[in-house]
Parts: sequence; C-alpha cells; structure tokens
Amino acid sequence: MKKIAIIGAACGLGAPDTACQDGPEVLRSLDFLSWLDENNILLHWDAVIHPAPVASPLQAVHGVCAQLAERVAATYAAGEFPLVVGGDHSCAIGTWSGMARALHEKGALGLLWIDAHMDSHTFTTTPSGALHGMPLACLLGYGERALTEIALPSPKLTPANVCLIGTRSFEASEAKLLAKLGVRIYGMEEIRKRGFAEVFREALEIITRNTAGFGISLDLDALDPAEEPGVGSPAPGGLFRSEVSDALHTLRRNAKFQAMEIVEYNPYRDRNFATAKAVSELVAAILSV
Ligand SMILES: [Mn+2]
Repeated sequence: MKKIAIIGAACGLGAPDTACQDGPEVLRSLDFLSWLDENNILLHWDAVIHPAPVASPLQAVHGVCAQLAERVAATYAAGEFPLVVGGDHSCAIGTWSGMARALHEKGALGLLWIDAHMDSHTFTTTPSGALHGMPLACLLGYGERALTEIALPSPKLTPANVCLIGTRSFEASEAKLLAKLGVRIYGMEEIRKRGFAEVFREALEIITRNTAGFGISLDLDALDPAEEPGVGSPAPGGLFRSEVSDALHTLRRNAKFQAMEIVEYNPYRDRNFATAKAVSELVAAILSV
C-alpha cells in the first residue's frame, strides 16, 4: 500500500487572481482528506509551503518551486508517495523538477497533464504574463532560466513522454510550441468521440513506454465547472468527475505511478464544497485498496 505525504504549495502569485493560494490551507483545515485515513489509506500532511514576501511573482514562484522540488524529492527518497496540493499551477515546475531529479538515475519521467489549458506559454508568447500559464513549457525546457533550471539541468521532460488530456482553451502560440515538439494532446472533441477510458489508456501507454515512472498533474479546471465551480480559471465543456475517477481507479496497483499533483482549487468560487469533495474523491480513486 502506498504511504502518502501531502505537500501543500500555497502559490497564488502565478495567476492574475491570487485566490488559489488559500486552497491548501482550506483543504487542510477542513480536514477534507482525513476520511481517507479513516479508510486505511496511510497519509499525513507533510508541510504547506508559502512564498516569501518578495518583489515579483517570478521570485515568489521560483522560491516556492525550489523548496517544493526539494521536498518532493526527499519525500520520494524516503519511500513515500508525494501528493502535492496547490495553489495555482505554477507549482508544477517544482513538483516535477523534484520528481525528475528523484528518478533520473533510474530513467526518464513520464507525465500526464490533465487540464483545460495547455500551460505552455513563455514570456514572449503570453497574453496575460501569468506564470500559471507557463509550467509545462518550463518543464519542457522553454522559458525563464530561473524556472527551467530548478533541481536539475533543463529540460525535465522529453516531449515524447508527455500527454495532455482535457484541453479546450488555449492560444495558437502555445499550441504551435507543443505541435513543434510533437506532444500528444487529447482535446475534448477526441475524448467525447472515443470515450475518456480509451483515451486515458492510450495516453498511459505513451507516457510509460520509455520512462522509469510517471506522475499526474491534475488541474481541477479540467473538470466541468457546472459540477466543480471552485477553480482558478473555469472553462465550460469539461470532464465529469465520475469518468476521471473511474480512469484513475485503474492506477491503484500500477507500480510505475510515482507522484500526483492536484492544483487550482479556489475555495472562494466553490459551492457547498463540491470541488473540495472532488479532490478527496479523486485521491481516493487512486489510493484506496
Ligand atoms: Mn493548468
């Protein structure tokens, strides 16, 4: 059975609205994950990492991600399963830089990016300047040096070992970068045509083919905001919680599944804690016995 260490990443300065920075503390204080413990899933809150009071969003994101990478790598080295809870999605730079370093003697890291967006901008293409729109580009080696070089020399990910699922809101410039790199993207149209289960299975095959282990970065905005409104950047026409949770269920005994991240929980937009409940349900899907 996996023993899980939850690491909160309270970053909000990567987004125009900083509300997601309160996500981890809300989930921790309301004990949303404690019922997993009661169901014999071994977990504990390891830490919540907060940004230092610094001058710019870039410095804040760099600070959180550098600490997060250390924490994730140490957790993994200690034999625990790192579960990072965001925070805006800029924390992905820290989570997966840490995992890439933890795994790099064994081999490459595979990553499934479940998200309504591509998060593959750089400072030269971004319309908003927001860093939570850039983490995947950074991990692939494109972007600000301070962010691409955390924990290991860049790049942390090889394009052939990455898949995006749930994509439906993006700019042409980031789509162009991913197309140039040959990253496989499963948009909503393909998912509705083929079914989530089939697409998920195929993506898993791609990201495990040439890797030592893989992780999942789950942006809650991949889910449909009609069901889960408590996210940073809602985008209509998304995934249903049940189809995602059914697919995640298939990973429970997958030995190559090494880490998970759930991000962009905005407690102020949530209604009746629907999105907070989604977080615990999705975690349970992966980890229950
Ligand atoms: Mn995202």
